[in-house]
This record gives sequence, structure tokens and C-alpha cells, in this order.
Amino acid sequence: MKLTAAKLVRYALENIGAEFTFGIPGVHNIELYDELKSSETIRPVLVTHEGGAAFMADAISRVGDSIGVLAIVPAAGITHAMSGIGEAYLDGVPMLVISGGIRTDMVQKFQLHDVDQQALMRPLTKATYRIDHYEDAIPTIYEAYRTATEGEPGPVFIELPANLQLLTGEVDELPGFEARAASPFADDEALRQAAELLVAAKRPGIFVGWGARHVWQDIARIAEHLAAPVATTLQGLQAFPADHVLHAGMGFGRSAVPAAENAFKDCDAMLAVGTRFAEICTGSYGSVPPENLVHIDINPGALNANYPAKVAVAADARVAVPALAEAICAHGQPRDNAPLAAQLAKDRAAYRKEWRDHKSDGRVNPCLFFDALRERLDDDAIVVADDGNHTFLTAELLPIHTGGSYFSPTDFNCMGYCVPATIAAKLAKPEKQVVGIVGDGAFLMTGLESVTAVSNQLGVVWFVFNDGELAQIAQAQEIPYQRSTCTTIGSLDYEAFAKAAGSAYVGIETNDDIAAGITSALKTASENQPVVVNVRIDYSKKTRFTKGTVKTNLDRFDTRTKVRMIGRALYRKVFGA
Ligand SMILES: Cc1ncc(C[n+]2csc(CCOP(=O)(O)OP(=O)(O)O)c2C)c(N)n1
Ligand SMILES: [Mg+2]
Repeated sequence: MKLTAAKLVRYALENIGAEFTFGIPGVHNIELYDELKSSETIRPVLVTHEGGAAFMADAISRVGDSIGVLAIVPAAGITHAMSGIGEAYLDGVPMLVISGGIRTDMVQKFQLHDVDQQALMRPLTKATYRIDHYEDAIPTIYEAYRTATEGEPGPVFIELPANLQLLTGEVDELPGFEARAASPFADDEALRQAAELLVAAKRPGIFVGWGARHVWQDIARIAEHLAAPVATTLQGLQAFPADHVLHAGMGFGRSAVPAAENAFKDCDAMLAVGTRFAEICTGSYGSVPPENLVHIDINPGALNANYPAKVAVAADARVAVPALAEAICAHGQPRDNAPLAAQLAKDRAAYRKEWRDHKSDGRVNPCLFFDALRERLDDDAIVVADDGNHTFLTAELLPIHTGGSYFSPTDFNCMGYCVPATIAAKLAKPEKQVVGIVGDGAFLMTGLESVTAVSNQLGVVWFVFNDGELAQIAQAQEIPYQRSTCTTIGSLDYEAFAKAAGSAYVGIETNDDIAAGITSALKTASENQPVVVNVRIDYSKKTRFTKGTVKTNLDRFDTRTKVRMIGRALYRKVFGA
């Protein structure tokens, strides 16, 4: 039969269960868009900027039941989308990036969008492909999907030249998709050793990342049997529910909340699952796990990379952790959890009190804001943060409950993620509440994507933490430099912006406005209208994460550099910056 490659790609995307594509059409993918329009199972979503499209595809993969797919033009679409592709790459999120390609059947040079896309995409993806033959179109999409989803997931790039989309070519058959069976392998001997090491420890602790999000119940069994506190990474905030009594908080060292710092102080063995001990979750490597480390990760490259493990298991947590839980629970009786649970509860309450007591001088106290938000959110609400001080405030002060989701741009650390990601999360899970916590600087980057939420009638709420600064960086400048540079941002009239872009608007100016403001925003969103909430937040109290991590970075300098830095800061303090 003779078919266009656009039709073949649509067929393959339908077979792998893709539900949405994100992007902007152009002459190089116009045929693909026409095919997508005819699909009964795929919804092509138009965005305002391909950077937003990539963040959306990433969020679909994180919360949805299908893989996030980009349908974008070559070169310009690719370069715009790179930020979101990079985020998915470093955060281990599957994605299919499908761009058109210049015509391969023309002799003329200097075609529109003619750059080496394969070279652009190679460092940001697990694999890159170009479909040059009709019979390769379907198998290439299937192979790309397997590569994106197997092992440590990540984005994969497929270039589809315009001529193959437009013209028909001969294919013998339309193969169906068969998933490869996941490997049930987990090293039994290693798991036995891991169980012995953890059971023998006096004060074992557990540290879970994004890779552990499917096994929280097994982690809970292990924690309860061993009376071990459970700390999470930033990406792993949803990997263990904050309403469990043994939940300690984000991180485990000096950059962690007090409950976690105290609970892990004398930790003599650690079980780490689905984390790479990367920079953020270790507070710039200031949090060091004990020598008796059991490390389980699907990526063998993450094991023994930053910290040596006594027992290293390269396996999917879904295979290894249930087996480890069995092995641990077979050892003796469960320990008494009550003293640890009581200590954690006390530390948690004390930290919140410290925040609530903080005077916010006519602005909004972050803890009172998160108290009120938690009270009004459903347990299974989806919370998306951007990157900045607001991220760490969310991590420290908004408990993510059982069934809830939290995610934010972590290891690529790309500002501008939140607004597009909330839109996709709501598309994937229309029945759930979806809220974004976004810095005012990050909102300026992708806030116009709110237009996409309006045109798709998506009731999401963006709580814009309006402090007038790129605070996370301003804070990192103020102590060592005694001044800040290029971190005061231009002001935006949020009410006028919301009106212009078609969103509803709510202002939360002081603590007195918090309860009514959140209630009204959530109500409007439940009526399928997006809402911009201008939260005049008080940032005068720093997070534990910022304080701990700034200290760690200063400590790392050699004496000469320390003297120079301190000397400069003192001079500026005395004589002015
Ligand atoms: C694309 C991009 N540019 C710059 C940075 C560096 N950066 C990290 S946090 C931050 C400040 C973010 O400011 P805002 O969005 O207002 O959030 P706040 O820290 O004030 O809560 C900056 C500039 C980044 N992570 N990503
Ligand atoms: Mg800000």
C-alpha cells in the first residue's frame, strides 16, 4: 500500500497510546498536523512558544498515563523547545520529540530551517533518529518509545523530513506495537546483604528520590519495621507521603528541615532508592550519607558515583524494593516507632511555629499561606513549583499527602517550567485540582502560556510569589557580596495581565487576605477558568535549604579564597558596596 509518512507516524503514535502532542505547526510538519487532527485518540495542543510545549510534554509524562510528545518545526522549534527537552533529560522523564526536517529530495541549498538538528539534539536526548524510508516510520517510533521509557527514562528525538510527510511511499504492512517485557531481575544476594546491613544498624535512615515513587508502601513497610526516618529529594517529594508519621522532610543534612536533620544526625546506615545524590538533594553535596550505604537505582551510572555504596543494586525500584521489604521484615519483630514518630512530630511543629511567629510586616507569611493552602487542597491535588526560593519554601512548608503529586524543574533547573507544566497536568488529569507555585521572575518567562489554558478552558491556579526579585539568586549574592546585581525585576500589573490574557485574578496582599483569596481562586478554577493569584509574599526569612547550602559552598573554599571573600564582604559592609 502507498501511504504518507505523516499517516504512518500518526498510526504509530496512536498505537503507543499517545494522547496529546504539543507544539506549533509550520510548513515542515503541516501534513503531520493534518493527520493528528483526524485522530480520534490524539489531541494536538497549540502552544504559544515551543519552550512551553516541551515543559507540557514533560508534565504529561510525569502525571499522565501516556508519554509526552512534541510536534514541532525544525531548527527554530527545536531551539525554542530545548529548555524543556533538557529538563526532561536531566530529570529522567520520557518524551518523544518529533520535528519536521528539511526536504531530502531537493538539490537546492539554503532551505528554510536548515541546521544539523541531530547534532543539536544529541547531548539532550537518549537517542536521535531520522526517518529516511517509509517502511522505517512505524518501527522508528516504536523503537524511540522503548528507548524513552526503558531503563532511566528520557527524551528521544525523531526527525521526519517534509517530503516523506507530503508524498506517499510503499509499505508492506502496518506492524502493531508490542512492549518489551520488563526485566524481573534484581540481585537476590545483594538484596540479602542489604537487608542484613540495614537490620544490623542502630539508627538506619531512608532517602528516596523520584525513582522510588511507585513503591512508597514498600518503603513504609521497611521504615516501620526498622523505625527509620524517611527523607526525600526535591524531585522525590511525592515519593513518600508527608502524612506518614515517619516522614522527615526534604534532605537529610544541614540543608534539610530540622526534623530531617535531627533524625539523620547519628544515622549509621542508609537505604537510598531512586536518587543520584545530585547537587540539589544533597544541598550542594553538603549532606553526606553514612559509609553503610545501600543504594538502589535503575541507572548503574548513579551507583558509586558521588558516594560509595556498601551494597549497590542496579534495578528498577519496583522490582528491588518489594523484595527488599520482604527480606527485611523477615528479620525479627518490628521496632518501636513511637519515640521517633514523636520526635519528628515535635520538630515539625517547632519549625512551623518558628515560621508562623516570623513577622511579615504587612506582607504574606509563607507558612500561613501554605497552612491555608493545604487545608483547602484535596489530598490528591497536583502541585507544580518553578525554580527559585518559592520552590524550597514549598518543599519545606507544603506537605504532599498520600496520593498527591509534586514536581518542579530540578536538575536542569530551568525557570519558566511551572505555568506550562500545570496546563499539561490539568489536561492529563482534569478531575484533579492543579496548582502552580511560581516566582514572579519565572512567571515573566512563560506567563503568556496562560493563554493556552484559557483557550482550552483549564481551571488551574497560579500562585505568583511576588517579591519583586529573583530571590534565590539575590539571597546567594547578599551574604558573600553585600550587594546584589541584576536581580530586581521590572514590575507587572498582574490584574491587567490576567485580564488581557483571559484569566481570572485574585490579589493576596496581606495575611488577612490568604483564606478568602485561596478559597475564591480554587472555586473559580473548579469552574474551568484559570486564575492568576498575586501573592505579595514575604521573603525576609530564609529557608533551611538556602542557609545550609550557602554555608556548604562557603566552607568548600580554600583559606585564601575564604579570606578574599570575607575581606571583600567586610570592606563593602563598612565602606558601602
Ligand atoms: C532559565 C534560567 N535562568 C536563570 C536561572 C537562575 N535562577 C535560579 S533561581 C532564580 C531566581 C528565580 O526568581 P523568581 O522566579 O522570582 O523566584 P524566587 O526565587 O524569587 O522565588 C534564578 C535567576 C535558572 N535556574 N533558569
Ligand atoms: Mg521572585
